[in-house]
Amino acid sequence: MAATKKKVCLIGAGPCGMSALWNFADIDGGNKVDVTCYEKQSTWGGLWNYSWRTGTDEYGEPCHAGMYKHLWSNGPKECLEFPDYTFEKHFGKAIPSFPPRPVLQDYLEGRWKLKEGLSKCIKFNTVVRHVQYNETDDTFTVESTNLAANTSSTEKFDYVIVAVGIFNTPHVPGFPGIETFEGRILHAHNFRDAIEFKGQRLLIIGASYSAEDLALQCLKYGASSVICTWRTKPMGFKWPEGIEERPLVQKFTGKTAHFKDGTTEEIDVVILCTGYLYSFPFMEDGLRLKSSLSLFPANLYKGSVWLGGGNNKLFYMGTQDQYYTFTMFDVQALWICKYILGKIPNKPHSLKEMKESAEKWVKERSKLKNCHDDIDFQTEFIKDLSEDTGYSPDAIKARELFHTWEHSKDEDIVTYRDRCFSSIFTGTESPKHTVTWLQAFDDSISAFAKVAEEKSHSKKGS
Ligand code: NA7
Repeated sequence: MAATKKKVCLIGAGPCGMSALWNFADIDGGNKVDVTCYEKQSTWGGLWNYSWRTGTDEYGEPCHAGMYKHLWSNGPKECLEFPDYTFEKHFGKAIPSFPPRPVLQDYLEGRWKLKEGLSKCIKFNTVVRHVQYNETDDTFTVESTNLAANTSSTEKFDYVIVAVGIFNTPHVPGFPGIETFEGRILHAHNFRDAIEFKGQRLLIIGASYSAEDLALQCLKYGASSVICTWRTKPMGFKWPEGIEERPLVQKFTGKTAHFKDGTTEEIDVVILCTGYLYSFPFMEDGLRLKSSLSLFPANLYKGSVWLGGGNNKLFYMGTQDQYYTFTMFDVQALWICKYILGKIPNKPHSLKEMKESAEKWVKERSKLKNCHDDIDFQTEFIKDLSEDTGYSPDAIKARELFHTWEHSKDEDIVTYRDRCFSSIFTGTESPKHTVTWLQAFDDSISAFAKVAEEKSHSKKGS
């Protein structure tokens, strides 16, 4: 008699969820599990889907993705390339190292489309409302709503994998006088098109990746000036003319921002680049991961198995702050799939051992001092999961690329995207774009791929 298939609920069909589907399909021909994937959006891709909408969507649900037009990768694509599906394979040629959003989205979709029927188990336009663990029969009850049909349903599962991402719920702190500020105020999550800030004087609050990228992008598209204001420490890059950093804004009066160093400035727009809150409102209290942004949130064995309840059958994916992205999700997905199928060797025998392991990682994380330590730490995390699963050991060779990338940003924050890296897997050095990032205003796949085409023709001819 055939063994009953394990019933798995997967929440989210972004890069994390799709990696889970990909790996489940790979192991044992996908015959051992019965996966249902719930996806709130109408298509796969998670935050890589661009939408003009902000606030709430057509169903009144909070807009999930904070994707903006003109986003280009801020890290080399060679650091996120899948070992089994290179960019060269997807595009049929080498392309530059820092692609715009549509190129990355196309690459992801290219891999997903390779496996026929990968999307068959995805219930699109369906939002999970509640997940609860039942001790009596060691199952989870999952309540969901099909937004398009306006119908609700309840199903039982043996396992739950939460893969909804960590950059969907904006953190919006207040500042004295901001309620009377005589200009526009928005969070980075609602930023869509830099062109709307042409000629404007911007104040960006925050000193991390969103602040850095929106400052540069708004200047590129014609903002008249940008002040970035920091709380703990400035980003410290050699900024081009038009961008500067100042200590934290203390208050607003009219259109004037008052800074901690006593200076003041008139501004038109405030963009809060103040990060995101971890948000899993659909999880019952004991199952809900609560953390601030972290390279290793607490209570997760191998960064994945929830240790606070659910009998080690609840998993969180992609809740680590990210240097590695697609490959980290992929190895984590492989690890979770293998764990569910009982294929992880040397599994700890007790919850105590799992907790000790998780605590060790959290302790190591607390010692990290800078981005280079962070990169090494995340590399070790991926190495650990790779050793357990047999995932390509080459993926962590991205470590060196990450270090080089960080140095190149320090050298020149405006031109770091014009650099070329070599693929870890094919060895091919990426071609140079014919224009610099600062001069590139066409983000389409055709423009980006054409550039690579022209380049390879001229190479042949020379
Ligand atoms: P991050 O990386 O979480 O950064 C948030 C920034 O906002 C950080 O510099 C914080 O300063 C700052 N912040 C937060 N609250 C405040 C208040 N109240 N006042 C002033 N400044 C504040 O978010 P991002 O959106 O930049 O990046 C998200 C992810 O995208 C990132 O992790 C990468 O994986 C890519 P702090 O340093 O804490 O003083």
